[in-house]
Amino acid sequence: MIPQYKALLAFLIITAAATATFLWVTRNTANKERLNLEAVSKLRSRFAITCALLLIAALALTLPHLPYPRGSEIPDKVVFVAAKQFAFGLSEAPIASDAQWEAASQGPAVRIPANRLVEFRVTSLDVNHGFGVYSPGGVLLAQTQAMPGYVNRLRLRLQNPGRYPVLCLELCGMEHHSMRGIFEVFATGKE
Ligand SMILES: [Cu+2]
Repeated sequence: MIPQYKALLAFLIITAAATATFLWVTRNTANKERLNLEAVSKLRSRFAITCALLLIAALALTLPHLPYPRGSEIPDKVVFVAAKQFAFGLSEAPIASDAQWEAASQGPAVRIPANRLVEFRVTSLDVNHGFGVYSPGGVLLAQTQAMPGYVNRLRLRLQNPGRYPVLCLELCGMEHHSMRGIFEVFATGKE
C-alpha cells in the first residue's frame, strides 16, 4: 500500500473512532441521572495522573533520540548547499556567488562516503526553498528549510550507495516542481 493510502486509512479509522465516541457520549448524557460528584472527581484525578505518567514515559523514551547531545560530534564530511530558482547547487566548497552556484548545480554530483556523518549546510540565494533528501528509491529521508541569510545544518548518515535526489519542498515559483539536485553515496569498503 502506498503511504498516501495508509495515511487516508489512518485518518478514516481515527475519524470513525472519534465520531463513535461523540455519539456514545451524546447518548449517555441524555438520561438525567444524579451525578456522584465524589466519584467524578476521583475519576478525574486518576485520569490526570495517568496522563501525566504517560507524558513522563514518552519524554523519557524520546528525549535520548534528540540530536542535541551529539551536537559536538565532528562530521566526516561537509557539503555546502545553495538553493536558487530553480535548482540546488551542492559543493564541497562554500557557494557565495551566482557563478559558483551555477558551477555547483551543473557540475558532477558531490560524492559522499556511506556510513559516515555528513553535514549539509543549507542556505538560499533568493527565496525560501525546502531541501528534501530522497533515497534512490524515492522515499523522503530528511529535510530542512533553505532560507536566504541563514544556514541550516542537516546531519545524516546514509547507509546505501546510490544516487540520492534532492527535491524542493517549498512552493517557490513557477518551476518549483522541476527544482532538484543530486548527490552520490559511495561504498567505503569497510563496514
Ligand atoms: Cu524551491
